[in-house]
Amino acid sequence: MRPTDLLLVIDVQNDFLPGGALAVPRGDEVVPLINALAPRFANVILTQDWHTPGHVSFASAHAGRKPFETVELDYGTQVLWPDHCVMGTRGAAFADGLAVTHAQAIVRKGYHAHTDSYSAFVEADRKTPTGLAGMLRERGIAAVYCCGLATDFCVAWSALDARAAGFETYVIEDACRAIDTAGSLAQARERLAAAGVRLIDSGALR
Ligand code: VGL
Ligand code: ZN
Repeated sequence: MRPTDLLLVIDVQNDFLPGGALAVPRGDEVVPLINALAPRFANVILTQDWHTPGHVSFASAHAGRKPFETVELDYGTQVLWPDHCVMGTRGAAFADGLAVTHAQAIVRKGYHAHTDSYSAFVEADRKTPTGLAGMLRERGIAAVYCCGLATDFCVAWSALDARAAGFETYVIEDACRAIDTAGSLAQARERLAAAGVRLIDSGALR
């Protein structure tokens, strides 16, 4: 890989693995693949979904609502989730098997009680930046390779925002797994392709 390439490892956390609070089907399968990919990148950053207790994205915070329903919030439609990735909990910790010790930064997101953040770059209000784009620009990063969980939410939104911020952007699809609720995976793949994000398999990196 080039010295200006970054591997962005998205939300490989216990709550998104089988047995977790918001388990992504076969989410555990990405771990060995990411472990194998990461050493090939000089630049690696991890993201960590990191919610307040009672976060606005939790169905439990909305009387009478259930996970996977949607609600209208001031910033738009929000999918409601089971309580997950509460800051400081075991569920929010990185997967035990994830071995990416040379990662250089951890971007936490979703820590504002009233705003979700699927994207590693901009919160769900579509206004509040996390600061990641600035960090990458200062470091001279040109291309962002996204992997992790979940393809149709945090990976897709992060990739779309990486592209919008001007980075050449890839989603390594076999190093991702999807939640796929209400057609979300097909919709995400369409939006990614339309935005000029390249969908690739890890084999193409060889
Ligand atoms: C995610 C739903 C809620 C993700 C995070 O990492 O894709 N999905 N929070
Ligand atoms: Zn979340």
